[in-house]
Amino acid sequence: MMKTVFALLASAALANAHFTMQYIWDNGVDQGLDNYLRVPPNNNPVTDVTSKDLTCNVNGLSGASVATLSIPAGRNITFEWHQHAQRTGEDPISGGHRGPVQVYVAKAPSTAASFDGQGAVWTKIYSSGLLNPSSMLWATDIVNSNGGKHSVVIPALLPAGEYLLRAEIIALHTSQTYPGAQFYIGCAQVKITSGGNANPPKISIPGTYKGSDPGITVNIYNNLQSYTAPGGPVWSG
Ligand SMILES: [Cu+2]
Repeated sequence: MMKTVFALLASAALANAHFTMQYIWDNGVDQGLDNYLRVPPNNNPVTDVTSKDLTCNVNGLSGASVATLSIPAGRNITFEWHQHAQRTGEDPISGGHRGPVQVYVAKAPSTAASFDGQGAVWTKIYSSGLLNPSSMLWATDIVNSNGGKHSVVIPALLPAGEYLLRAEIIALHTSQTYPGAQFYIGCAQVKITSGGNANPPKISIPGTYKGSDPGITVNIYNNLQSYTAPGGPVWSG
């Protein structure tokens, strides 16, 4: 009986251990708490893949009060996530949250601050998922052991202009049925000051993800041997 109560309490605690993107690093330089980020009102995940909250989290459709970071294409950008108010030393995104880590970019027609990210505008530039099926090692485990951080190189061929960078961590501990997968989303505003002239493939967020996608409705505790994240392949630039 005590064991059952403890197990229930433990799983409730896990379910509540949510997180948000709190920092962006530019070539290894910390840009400070919440700077250049569209900050959601709390650390709850998005679970409805048809919601506009899937784009840049709750209240994320504009960033009028958010500054835009200038970078050349080819830059190494790091995102840093935490459960609560910044770097408290606790498990950054909670070890119970297992799943893929992905990064997308979308070019704004004018400014990043006024861009709502709707329509087929998003290009996937990074995806990491199930790294070792036998030990159930996920990309999220690496983020946890790396202080909540993961990095991506902004493809050098992207045209100059203002962009949203969208990082996504999908937690799959309750994704056996839909809705269940938890989407943690952070968007940063950047201005790429020099770049190339590529026209990469693009998807819609929301739009492309479906509740029935095998990367969204999946039981990760049933000897899962491979995992395909939603949103298609990474554009290598
Ligand atoms: Cu959570």
